[in-house]
Amino acid sequence: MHLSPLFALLHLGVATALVQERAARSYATPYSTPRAVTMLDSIIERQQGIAVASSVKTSVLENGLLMMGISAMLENLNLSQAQTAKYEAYLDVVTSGTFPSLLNVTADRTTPLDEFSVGTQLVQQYLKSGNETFLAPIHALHQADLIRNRQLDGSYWYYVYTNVTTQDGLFSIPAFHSLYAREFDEENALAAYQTSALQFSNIVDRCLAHSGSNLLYHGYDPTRSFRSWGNLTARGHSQNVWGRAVGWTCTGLLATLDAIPDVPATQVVRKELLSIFAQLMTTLVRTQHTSGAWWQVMNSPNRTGNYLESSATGLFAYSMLRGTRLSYLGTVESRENGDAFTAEEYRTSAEKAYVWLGKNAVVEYGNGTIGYNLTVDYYVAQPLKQNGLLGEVGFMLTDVERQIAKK
Ligand SMILES: *[C@@H]1O[C@H](CO)[C@@H](O)[C@H](O)[C@H]1NC(C)=O
Ligand SMILES: *[C@@H]1O[C@H](CO)[C@@H](O)[C@H](O)[C@H]1NC(C)=O
Ligand SMILES: *[C@@H]1O[C@H](CO)[C@@H](O)[C@H](O)[C@H]1NC(C)=O
Ligand SMILES: *[C@@H]1O[C@H](CO)[C@@H](O)[C@H](O)[C@H]1NC(C)=O
Ligand SMILES: *[C@@H]1O[C@H](CO)[C@@H](O)[C@H](O)[C@H]1NC(C)=O
Ligand SMILES: *[C@@H]1O[C@H](CO)[C@@H](O)[C@H](O)[C@H]1NC(C)=O
Ligand SMILES: *[C@@H]1O[C@H](CO)[C@@H](O)[C@H](O)[C@H]1NC(C)=O
Ligand SMILES: CC(=O)N[C@H]1CO[C@H](CO)[C@@H](O)[C@@H]1O
Repeated sequence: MHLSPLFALLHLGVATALVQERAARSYATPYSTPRAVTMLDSIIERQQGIAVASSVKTSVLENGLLMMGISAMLENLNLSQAQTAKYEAYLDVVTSGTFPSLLNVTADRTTPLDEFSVGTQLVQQYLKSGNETFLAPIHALHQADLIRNRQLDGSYWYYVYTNVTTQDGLFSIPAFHSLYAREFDEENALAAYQTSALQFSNIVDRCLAHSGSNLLYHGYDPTRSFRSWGNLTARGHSQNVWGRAVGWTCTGLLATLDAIPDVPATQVVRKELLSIFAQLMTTLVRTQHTSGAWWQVMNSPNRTGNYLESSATGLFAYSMLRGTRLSYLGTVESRENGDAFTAEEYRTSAEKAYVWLGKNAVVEYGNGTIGYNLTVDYYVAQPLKQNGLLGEVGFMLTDVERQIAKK
């Protein structure tokens, strides 16, 4: 995905609209086995997330997300011993297939920031198991973090494009940067939390649409010289709001808040992150299509070629449910942070998204396994990628949150 998102959106125009849908509806679940369990069993059956050659960095982001999804299942669902053993074993296979490609600091310096999402999972697995095998890739990623290219304003470049920062990296680098400091570099931890928050606030300063929608444009180049994005605006931001990139910002905010302890010294940083989160989630409720999904190019609903996109829809629904569960949304405090909705309204929005995914993205194979159409051929014809992990795990995480809410 690394090149395509930047270039796929080049020729798309700009328009703004809000689609508001707050009607309260409730849906019964007809499945006795949680869909998250069926999805993970299907992913395992397809052997997804297993590197072909562990020296090759492929699908690092997919694997980071899958590791997070399996861990969320193990932590939060009531699983049998056999299921637990199966999922732990698969997590180990995915993990041990992914980290060898991250041991080379020179290579880690110039690949997309996605690799740090694996780093966060490795730190968490190390904390749980004490398995010292994970220390080498963790420290290699930290060394790479120290020498990665950054803007003068402190934002990391996402990849090798000079001065280009996009939301894609927000899922990965701020959480790793904070978690590493918390566990291995206590002295510099507060500074690290501030640097992490800066990644989000820079994006808001540069990319927030002032035209009413409050959406976040894909990314920015303060020097305004990244030709692929066409003529950049005065703030240097791109002209399109890309759904999945916004999804990385939502999930990245949650992961970063997980990494930053809730103690008096961190209150300013946490409040900044919580405010960005509450305002962004408010915007998402307002921009949800009546069907329950969100548009691929969020600032141009209905434009020819645009379509309702399932992976962003999964990431948004998960973020709403988890944010509500952790009291980041729908509370008196979140209202002070700019939140406009109640917990119930977030749950309703997320449930509509989940139902839409069930009808439009999840594929029944009729043999006990399920698949996933990453891109739905809804508005106009789009290339379909079968069984993409980004969509599958977003759906899985959403269902894990629904199962927790039922307990
Ligand atoms: C999109 O198209 C639908 C159906 O034609 C219409 O009801 C809706 O108002 C349009 N939305 C925007 C934002 O143009
Ligand atoms: C967990 O699963 C076991 C075995 O299926 C069942 O007996 C138990 O009631 C479940 N607990 C919860 C909290 O759902
Ligand atoms: C530590 O992790 C590695 C890589 O996942 C695994 O192969 C090894 O079995 C683990 N060691 C222990 C003692 O669990
Ligand atoms: C590490 O990566 C760099 C850059 O990709 C490469 O030139 C170098 O050969 C690699 N080193 C090893 C030991 O693989
Ligand atoms: C950029 O601006 C120039 C000069 O105003 C204009 O000719 C050109 O069409 C613009 N390019 C895009 C992609 O908007
Ligand atoms: C998924 O894609 C296949 C093949 O393109 C298509 O036949 C099927 O209808 C799609 N399923 C859903 C649920 O959209
Ligand atoms: C289930 O069906 C899918 C789609 O036809 C197929 O790819 C998969 O191998 C089947 N799995 C089993 C366990 O039969
Ligand atoms: C604003 C900014 O970060 N500008 C940088 C763009 O990249 C060049 C080349 O690395 C730097 O010299 C600038 O400082």
